Amino acid sequence: MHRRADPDARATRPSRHRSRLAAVLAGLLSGGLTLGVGTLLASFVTRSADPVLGVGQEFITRTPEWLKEWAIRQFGEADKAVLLGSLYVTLVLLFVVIGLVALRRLRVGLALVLLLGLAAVGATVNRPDATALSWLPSTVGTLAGAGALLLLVRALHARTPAATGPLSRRSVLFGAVAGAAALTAGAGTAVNRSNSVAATRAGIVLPRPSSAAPALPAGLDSVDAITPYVTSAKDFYRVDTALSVPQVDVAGWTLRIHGMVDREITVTFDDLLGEDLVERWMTMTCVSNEVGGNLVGNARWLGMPLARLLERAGVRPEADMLFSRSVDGFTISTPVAAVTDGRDAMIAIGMNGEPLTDVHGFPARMIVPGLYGYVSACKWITEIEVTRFDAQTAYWTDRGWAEQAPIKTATRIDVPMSFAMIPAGQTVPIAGVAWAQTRGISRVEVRIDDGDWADATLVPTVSTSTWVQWTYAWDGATAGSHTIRARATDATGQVQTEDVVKPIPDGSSGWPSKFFTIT
Ligand SMILES: Nc1nc2c(c(=O)[nH]1)N[C@H]1C(S)=C(S)[C@@H](COP(=O)(O)O)O[C@H]1N2
Ligand SMILES: [Mo]
Repeated sequence: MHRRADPDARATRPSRHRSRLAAVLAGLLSGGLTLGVGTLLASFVTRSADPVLGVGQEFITRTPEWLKEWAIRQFGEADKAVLLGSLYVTLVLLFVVIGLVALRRLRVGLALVLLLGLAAVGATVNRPDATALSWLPSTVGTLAGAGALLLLVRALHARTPAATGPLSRRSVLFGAVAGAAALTAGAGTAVNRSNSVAATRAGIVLPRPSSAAPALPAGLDSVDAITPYVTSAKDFYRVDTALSVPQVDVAGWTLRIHGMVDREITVTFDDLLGEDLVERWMTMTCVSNEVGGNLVGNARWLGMPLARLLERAGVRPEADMLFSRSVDGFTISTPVAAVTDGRDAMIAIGMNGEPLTDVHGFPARMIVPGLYGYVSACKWITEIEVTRFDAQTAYWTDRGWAEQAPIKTATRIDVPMSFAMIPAGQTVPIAGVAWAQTRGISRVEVRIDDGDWADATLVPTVSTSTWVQWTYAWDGATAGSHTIRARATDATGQVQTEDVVKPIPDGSSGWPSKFFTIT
């Protein structure tokens, strides 16, 4: 090219610039249409058939453990929003490039769109909850996007007559694709919203339990800023692998118990409502909880005793594992013994007097006190296969976490806050919670700096499967910086270990500490 020699070079530059901008727009619009059509069709097929959700969900499944840990540490419960955000940013960049490439070499641009589409189809059909039609949304979306790119880029190359009225064929075409993208995306979002469980959930009346939870004792929540004894559903920690919260149609929902049983049984939600239900206070903990972390919560759970369900199915003596599966394909393995030894394991349908919220497993989930959530608390549960540990492995076990994971004795200091500045000359309240589900807590001790361990006061709790609140009043605090530590002892007499270990593979340990200053 001899641009310099071209006398028209200066004159054509702005229009070349304009057509590049138009090509970027063409790329973005074709991307928008791909996703819009994909979302709309997926709203009728299944949520995981959405190209973006499918790819994101596949990404979560395949992410190496170190990256996942890092993301959770960096972004906490916002990790999913961050993943989706990064996916969208990546897609925008890709479609900008696709538009620019297509302007020069249309075929290469189209090939790139098809390649992306192929990846999306691959991801969506690979989801464990894929249906026979999961390939459809990404396929049709991609074809629509490729078609749009073809039309738009051709229109860019077409020589338009000098005067074509206020609206050129080109702008009509761009407008039409933009409209179609917006319309399909909007319609898809609307259908997804109408699939939400909110309305059904609001109409559910939970039965009274035939065995009620004990009333709460006096003296709870008496220290300012201590963790409330009861965690509301809204404040309850959330840990799961679901990029979009499953919206389970309760009318079509069943829980099937099969495998090494005398007779396979299937229960509907109405069946559960008609059973003798029990209500129990139970504290749940995530294995990923760091020392001092907040992945722990206490709620009143209403449900059917799991032991009774298993009795009906008749668990064969050689079975030692319950392999639970959720609607989204996630799996959990639980020892049979932990469910049949008399503890309050249940299929829960209620939390704090209300149906489960969608994030916490609506319409039903498993709760087994004493086991970390990933080996017990299957949300959106649809299936329990009675099997053996030597025959099956669950999602997190396949990713390096322990097969057996009883909850370790732990305590957390809530008060004072880290780096608090406390005026001298007053009693310093120290308080927190401690848990050792199914064993119970018999003692919590506090140590100030290098002093002796001193007993904290335990506030009465309702069961060995719940946490306890503890308080300690430090009189005569001296000015300066201080570190306090705490340790719990469970009711079997085991003192919480000082050994600091990370959550992987079977839960963190170590004494929590707080650093603060008396001024
Ligand atoms: N279907 C499904 N159930 C699941 C999980 C999940 O990812 N998917 N995560 C488990 C883990 S690791 C924990 S700690 C608990 C958390 O339950 P919550 O979100 O109601 O607090 O759910 C368990 N049940
Ligand atoms: Mo967890």
